[in-house]
Amino acid sequence: MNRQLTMDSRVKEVFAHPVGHDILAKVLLQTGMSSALVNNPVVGNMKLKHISKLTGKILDAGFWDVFLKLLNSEHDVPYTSHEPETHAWWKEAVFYQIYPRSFCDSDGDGIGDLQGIISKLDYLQDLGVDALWLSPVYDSPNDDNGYDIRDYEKIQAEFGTMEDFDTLLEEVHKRDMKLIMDLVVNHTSDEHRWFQEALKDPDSPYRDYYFLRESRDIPNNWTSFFSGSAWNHYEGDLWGLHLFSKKQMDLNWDNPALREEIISMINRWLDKGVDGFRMDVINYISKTEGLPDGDPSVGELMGYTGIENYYYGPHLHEYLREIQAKAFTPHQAFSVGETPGLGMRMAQLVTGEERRELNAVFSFDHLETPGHVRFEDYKYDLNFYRDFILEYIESAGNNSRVTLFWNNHDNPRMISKITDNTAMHKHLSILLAVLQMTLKGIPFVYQGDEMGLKNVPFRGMQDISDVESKGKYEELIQKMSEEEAWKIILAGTRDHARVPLPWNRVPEGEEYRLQMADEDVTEAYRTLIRIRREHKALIYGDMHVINRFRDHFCFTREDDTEILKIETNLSEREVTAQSHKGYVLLYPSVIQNEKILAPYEARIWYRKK
Ligand code: TEU
Repeated sequence: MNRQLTMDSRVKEVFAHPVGHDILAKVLLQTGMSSALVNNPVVGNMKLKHISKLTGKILDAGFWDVFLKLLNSEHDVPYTSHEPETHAWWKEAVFYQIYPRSFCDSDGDGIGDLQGIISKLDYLQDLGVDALWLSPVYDSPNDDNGYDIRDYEKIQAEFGTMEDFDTLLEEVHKRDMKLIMDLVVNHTSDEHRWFQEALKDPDSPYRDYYFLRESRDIPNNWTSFFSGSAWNHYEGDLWGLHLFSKKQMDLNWDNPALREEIISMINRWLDKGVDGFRMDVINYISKTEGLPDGDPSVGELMGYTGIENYYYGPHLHEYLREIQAKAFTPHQAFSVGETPGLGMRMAQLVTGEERRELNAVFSFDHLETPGHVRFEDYKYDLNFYRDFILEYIESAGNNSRVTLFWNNHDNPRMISKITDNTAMHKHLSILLAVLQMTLKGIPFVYQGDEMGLKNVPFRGMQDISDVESKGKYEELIQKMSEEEAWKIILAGTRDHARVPLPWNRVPEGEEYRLQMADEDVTEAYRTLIRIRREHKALIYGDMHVINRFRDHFCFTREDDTEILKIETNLSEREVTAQSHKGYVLLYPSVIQNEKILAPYEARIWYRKK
């Protein structure tokens, strides 16, 4: 139980608090400062009131008020267990994320579909993946490519029919694979029946399914993730909250009737045999009562005004436990939450097995290096990833498990962020696969990773379809040239991960969107996934760091029967290889010289106990 923290509390006390740790770590990450600063004894012993004098304008009094309010709202301490780990299929599985729109188009309309996915199940089984995560396939007007759901229980017509879905699920299970779907319940499309009813009739019970406010003035200063205000203004001075696009209306999870509706819908999908869900921005579902204004300095720092009022809301744990108890646990289904903004200590408070909230989360703090953002053309340093993921794995202990992913449908391709030297991309892709399959966690391969796909040479905004990028571009050209704005969009647009995979045809003139698959990378993924399956030490074994020199990372995974030693070069220069007496070489990514690790080379050594 944490005592109330105040401006007289010391930095070390605050950093020991899960919310304090994660917020300070985020502030350091955003501002490009090392978290070692907080571990400095002089800094650690300083009182917040003195620190606040040093941070002046960046973190003003408003920030510290918000900061302490959030900390003092969380009285639980995360528990990191080192007891023997429980076993579960989802801890052993390699997941593969499918973005249906661009995965495989079976009928030549230029849009991926369910029959296309079915046609690639043998390919996926041969790759060795165990479970598929399907991005939304529900009926949607596609304002946010399906993350704006109009009917949770109808299949998007351009993807196929419910019969196609039933066939897909049956064929996945026939191959001893699992299928999890995307659960987008922080918001619905404004074309959803509930929202249409709510707009039409002020006395409709659906009006309280959303955040609809009758007021002369805009209800608060919150901004949307997709630029502009987070409020739509309807006739009759009615305002509707949307954290994302203007057509994605936030659901009011404080309404028990809404929660029951959503939980019943989840249960109907689980009753069909779906094996679990990835839960879209699930940490946003509880908002601060009264929807108060966001603090301007927090908004400035985080890029989104109002975020402190919903990214870790007052009833989040309660609602997650309700969904878990009424839907996931009775079906023994897997739940992985997408939780933007939650750091590793807060993640422990939603994924620790004893918490009965979620099995795992996607946290995004590893996707940009300190002081950088997605919409920025910079070079990602894998040494940062190594240090970040080691701390995260340590924090998760044996009662939680981190997710290991380089890419998803919301980010540019990681190999392009690390280097634009395309001659290095093959070995770099394989290095990322080695780390993903040997670190302690749950691997999520994003479609195309196994082909070594990189960013797309988009020619201009005419090639961009993502609602987020379009909104950002309009915002940017208010303050800079079109050329400068385009450079920023090109660096960070989600469209890089959403072009058709190479086995599709593309319309004439759009050949720039097609990339060549690298068969060597695919073979490497196939081999590494097999090695992970054959060596349980890579799943449940303990992890020990041998060394973490600059650019050189070596660690072991060990259980009662075997030790695997993974040695990697995180850079484009050569590094001296270690000797591994008593081990046999299980996997070389590229052997040129036994004593030297080539750029981005990875080796897996093996010793039976
Ligand atoms: O993403 C939420 C999320 O964290 C990212 O979209 C990020 O907020 C956004 O790119 C702005 O930086 C989930 C889905 O993965 C995404 O595709 C949806 O657009 C979004 O929620 C709304 O449903």
